[in-house]
Amino acid sequence: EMPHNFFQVSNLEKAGILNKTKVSENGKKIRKNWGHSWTVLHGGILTFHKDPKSTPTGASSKTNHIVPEFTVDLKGATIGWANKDKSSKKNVLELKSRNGAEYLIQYDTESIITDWYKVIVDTISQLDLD
Ligand code: I3S
Repeated sequence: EMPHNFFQVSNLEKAGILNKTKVSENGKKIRKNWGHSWTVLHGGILTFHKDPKSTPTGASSKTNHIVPEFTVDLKGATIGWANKDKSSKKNVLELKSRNGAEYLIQYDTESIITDWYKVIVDTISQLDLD
């Protein structure tokens, strides 16, 4: 029989490709820079990796898929579906970290973004109990 803990932990791990942009830092609005990102949720930390297309040299290096760009501690974070005024794109999530950083996360396929929404909500609730 599978231990209950094991099931819980593996439910809060996820990885995949998403579109993302940071929109504010320390509570201050910054210019959007949408890009694809290999995104990993592990141990309550969400890591967005660099878009290989956005290297300063323009070099399309596959290794950039594994270079972290932003890490978001989901402890104390909030997530919700973004209002239409936040972006013209469809299926946009707004993630706010405890330290005042805000990100938009988007994917055209609704089921994919909905799965991310659920796992992030579950992770935030789990961390609130700690
Ligand atoms: O919220 P905004 O400023 O309308 O966001 C758009 C801009 O970031 C735009 O780039 P410029 O800053 O060069 O204008 C992007 O190309 C758009 O994708 C942004 O809007 P959406 O609605 O896609 O989030």
